[in-house]
Amino acid sequence: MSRLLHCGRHIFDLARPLVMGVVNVTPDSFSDGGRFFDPQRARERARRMRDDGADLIDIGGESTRPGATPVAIDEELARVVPHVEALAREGIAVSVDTRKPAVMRAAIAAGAAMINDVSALTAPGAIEACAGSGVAVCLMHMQGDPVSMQREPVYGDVAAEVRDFLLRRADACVAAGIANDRIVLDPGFGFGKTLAHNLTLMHALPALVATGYPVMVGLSRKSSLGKITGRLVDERMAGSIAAALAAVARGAAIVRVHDVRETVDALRVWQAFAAPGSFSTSQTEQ
Ligand code: 7PJ
Repeated sequence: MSRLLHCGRHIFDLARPLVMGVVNVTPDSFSDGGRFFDPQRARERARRMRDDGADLIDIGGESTRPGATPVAIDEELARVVPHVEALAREGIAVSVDTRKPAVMRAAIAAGAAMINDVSALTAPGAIEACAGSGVAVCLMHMQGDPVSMQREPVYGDVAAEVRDFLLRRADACVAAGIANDRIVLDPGFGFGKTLAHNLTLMHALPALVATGYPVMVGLSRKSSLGKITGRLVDERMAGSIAAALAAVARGAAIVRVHDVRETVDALRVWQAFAAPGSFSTSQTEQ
């Protein structure tokens, strides 16, 4: 029997990897910097991602790139909530990337299916904002905060520290009444991690998967891929797809990506060949 992930009124079967499409509604995101700040364009992009096979759409109103400026609550609410309302009404499973309990509450009221928090619901009141609603929560590990996190991050054993932290956060969520089948863990690639840390975390991903919680991986367009390939941020699609496949091969349940159509194609082909019985040839043989 395969596992299920409950996200509000959406239920996902985790037998196949899920794809989360990223839509930043910020003027200063590093990867799609300002391009979808215009409300109409952001919504069109979300719908296109849905049509291209995204299972979830992640909306973020505060950039968490290294050194990004913090956003006031009212500004973040104004950026995010109208999109959540509009897209949820169309039946799209909307995830909201936020660290603020006030934004979480408003997003949940507007129909969000998941709260994706790069600080793992550590803000006072964040767990309470999510418990008692039906949303899923993605708990991500970060060392430090977005302003300072890339200044010489240090770990004893990065994989063990990330795993222990995430399990403690999951325990806190469960204690507050958030069901196990609504919790996702994310090692937080690039959040207070060097390339060496990120490589170690990918190698150790099966140990995180072994916790039993679905694991999300976000490497799309990140600087580690730039360091490996020598490519600028808008030239990292092939690297991003390779990273998504590497993550799924190690048991990741969800990949968070900017290039949905290409990632969905890659995952379908990879899965058809990796597990030949999983793909029916009867309709499509030519
Ligand atoms: C991540 C995220 C990630 C989760 C960002 C970017 C930077 N949320 N939000 N995991 N990254 N769960 O989009 O590259 O890796 S913001």
